[in-house]
Amino acid sequence: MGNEQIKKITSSHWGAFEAIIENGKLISTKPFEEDLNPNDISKFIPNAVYHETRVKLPHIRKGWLRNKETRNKNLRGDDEFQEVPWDEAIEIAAEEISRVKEKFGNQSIYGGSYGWSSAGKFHHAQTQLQRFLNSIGGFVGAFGSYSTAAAQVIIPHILGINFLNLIFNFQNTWPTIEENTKNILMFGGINPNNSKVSMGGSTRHENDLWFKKFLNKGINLINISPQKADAPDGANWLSIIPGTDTAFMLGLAFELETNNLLDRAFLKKYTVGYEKFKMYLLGENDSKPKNAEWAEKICGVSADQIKSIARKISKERTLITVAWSLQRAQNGEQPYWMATTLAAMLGQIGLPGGGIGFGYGAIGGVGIPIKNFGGLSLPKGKNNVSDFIPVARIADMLNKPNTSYEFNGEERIYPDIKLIYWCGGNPFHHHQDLNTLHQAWKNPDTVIVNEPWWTATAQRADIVFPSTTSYEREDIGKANGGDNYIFYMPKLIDPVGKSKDDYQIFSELSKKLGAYNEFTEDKTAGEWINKLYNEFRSFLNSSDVDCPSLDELKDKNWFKLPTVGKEFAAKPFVDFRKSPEQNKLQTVSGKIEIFSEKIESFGYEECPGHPIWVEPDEWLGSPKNTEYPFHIVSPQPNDKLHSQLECAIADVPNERPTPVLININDAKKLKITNGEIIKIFNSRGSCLARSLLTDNIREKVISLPTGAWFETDNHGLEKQGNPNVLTFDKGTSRLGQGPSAHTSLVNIKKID
Ligand SMILES: Nc1nc2c(c(=O)[nH]1)N[C@H]1C(S)=C(S)[C@@H](COP(=O)(O)OP(=O)(O)OC[C@H]3O[C@@H](n4cnc5c(=O)[nH]c(N)nc54)[C@H](O)[C@@H]3O)O[C@H]1N2
Ligand SMILES: Nc1nc2c(c(=O)[nH]1)N[C@H]1C(S)=C(S)[C@@H](COP(=O)(O)OP(=O)(O)OC[C@H]3O[C@@H](n4cnc5c(=O)[nH]c(N)nc54)[C@H](O)[C@@H]3O)O[C@H]1N2
Ligand SMILES: [Mo]
Repeated sequence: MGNEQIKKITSSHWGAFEAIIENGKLISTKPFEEDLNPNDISKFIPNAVYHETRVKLPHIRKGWLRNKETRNKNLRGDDEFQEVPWDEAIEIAAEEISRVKEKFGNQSIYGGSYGWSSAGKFHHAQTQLQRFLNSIGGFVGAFGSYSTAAAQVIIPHILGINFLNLIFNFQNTWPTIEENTKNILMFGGINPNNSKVSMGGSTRHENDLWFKKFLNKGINLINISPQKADAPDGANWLSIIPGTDTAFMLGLAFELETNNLLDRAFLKKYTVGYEKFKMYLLGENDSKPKNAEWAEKICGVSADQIKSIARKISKERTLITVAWSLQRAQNGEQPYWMATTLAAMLGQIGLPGGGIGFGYGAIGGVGIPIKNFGGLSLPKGKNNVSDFIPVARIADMLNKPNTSYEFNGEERIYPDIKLIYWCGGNPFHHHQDLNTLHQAWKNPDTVIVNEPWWTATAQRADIVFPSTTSYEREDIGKANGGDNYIFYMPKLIDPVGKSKDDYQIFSELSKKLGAYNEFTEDKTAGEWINKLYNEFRSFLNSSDVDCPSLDELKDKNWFKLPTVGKEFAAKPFVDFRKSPEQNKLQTVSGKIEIFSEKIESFGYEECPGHPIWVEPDEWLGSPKNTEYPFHIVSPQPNDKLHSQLECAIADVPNERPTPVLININDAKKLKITNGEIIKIFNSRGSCLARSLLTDNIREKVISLPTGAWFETDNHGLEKQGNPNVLTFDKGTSRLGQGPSAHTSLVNIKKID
């Protein structure tokens, strides 16, 4: 055989790329020609795909196999595995699923299976799993995402709109902002690194260009964040104490109110409950006026700065933006509610370039003026189990079956889970307080995981099925929003080891469980892809949008939908502004709810009827601060997506343990120099990290990105630098029950 080289375009969550294949082997990648600002995450793919940490055959945990009665559950995560041929492994897994189903019912199977898996619509791992579980009677699912759980609950109450629909379809777009906005007040910044990725793909990466335009136009960018790099260069950085943005916003609101710098007519016509909120703001009931001096003591930004920002934003078109990170913290509902209240006080909601927006830097696509076409998804079927948990309450669920908890006005009972099936996510990457999860994870009888790699989650399974990666099968790629490229994702290489597509694994399991027809509808993967694509194409054609046939698409592997929807996108708010009676918001009152009777009726003191400042359990002003003097923020990793491709990155010298940003002055006091391996710890756990000194982070705050594979030594010390051994695992509040990762205090020390 000669030296055969093939080049093919394909897609990933972090963007499209050209894959170079030699003699059937993926050897390198190159940026996609239409990408304006390509990142180099894909360069790790070849090493990751053939890495020794690939799962190559089905594996079953020895202790689980040996003792059918107890399943040696306590050994889960510390046991050895045995390779098992495919037929046998499928047989054993099907038998176990069947046993659990018959003995305990489908309500004892957890299939929430949170996680990003890979780009590619048909092979979307979680959809595959959930369709399979539905075909055999259903499963306990999960509500919300680790990204935006608290926002998904609070936003419908106060703005009457689904949060994900809001961010992609109904916020001010970059062109509208460029044209109209004078100030962008960015809580948590608009992070240039985070917009590298988007679920399903992010093709052009144009945010940097927009910010250049904004700076050229002289738009005033204010970054309120513990880290300078949370916003593009050129923004003014106001360093804030993490977890205290609501206090800062209240300080602004107080200034607006007491200097009559607010739009009272707007409040009257378009909102409810301002008067009740105002009593709190002015301190009429608690004798604590929430003025700039009050705010300064909490948030660490000077009262003078707060006052001067209040003046500035009241006089000019201002867009208030809030990063998702602010709601990934205890009481994370409050900054979202308070920022909305502040925007209402400015009276610019529904005006071009004004009002409020969420997550502009969180992922690629937000702000891009592209109409979102749905479609191309494999139907999940019907789930006959109605029970679910808020996604981040998994450790509580496993630890406290049959006990009650509150969520968004409901009293609910945690299900008693006997079998967990995970496909396309890494809970031992994404969940908080991993040492607690590690113990809780031992409670179910059985854990089954489909995974291409031996992640910490695969290592904590009883049955591991090796999945192919998206490079080992064909698919269609399309982003969830803000992107107008469609990709044919060709099969680049043969499956590594004896791995199989998730679809094939579930087809085989469904056959054993008597649900083959229901799951497969008698179609191969290729037939499904044809069907989904042709349906999508007919839908586009019926909307007068040209779309190539699948065969035509396969010629160059991508095409571009026309850019539809260039108009100012905040439509529901524009219409509402025109006529609040005719175009009511879908809230209880039909207006923006600064006071919510409904939320008030839930009786949660941490989340009453209007936004308030609530002290988190852990922050730099709390009593725990004496023992744990540093606040750790654990943002997304800049050089990759979550824990994906980690095996290849960890092989790069000096990459692990993960670098942690420490303020230079703090480091000096502790005699920590640049590049030193240090220990970070609190009562929940400890990990190693590599010091990276900077003055771009607020003193007493450290930043350790997520994404290292969780790996502990015999003493429980995590060695790779995974912040989730340290993070706080409590719901944001009883309202949202979202993850509170950013609410965590730690100490750090030099090690010998
Ligand atoms: N401390 C802290 N923790 C956080 C956050 C934080 O800000 N701070 N952020 C949270 C957020 S917002 C998120 S979204 C989560 C992300 O958490 P996850 O989405 O769970 O993280 P990933 O690493 O993307 O996990 C995807 C897994 O799917 C596997 N996979 C890829 N393709 C396939 C496939 O085709 N089939 C199968 N079966 N598997 C596949 C990958 O190998 C990987 O192990 O993390 C959360 N955790
Ligand atoms: N390169 C890359 N990009 C990604 C991802 C990835 O893995 N890699 N993951 C994607 C996913 S799934 C999501 S959900 C988004 C998440 O997007 P975000 O939630 O916006 O991002 P984070 O990285 O968690 O946090 C951004 C910054 O918020 C700041 N911050 C933390 N707490 C506070 C606070 O209390 N107040 C203020 N003002 N600032 C605070 C921190 O300094 C942190 O750097 O990112 C997406 N983008
Ligand atoms: Mo996320």
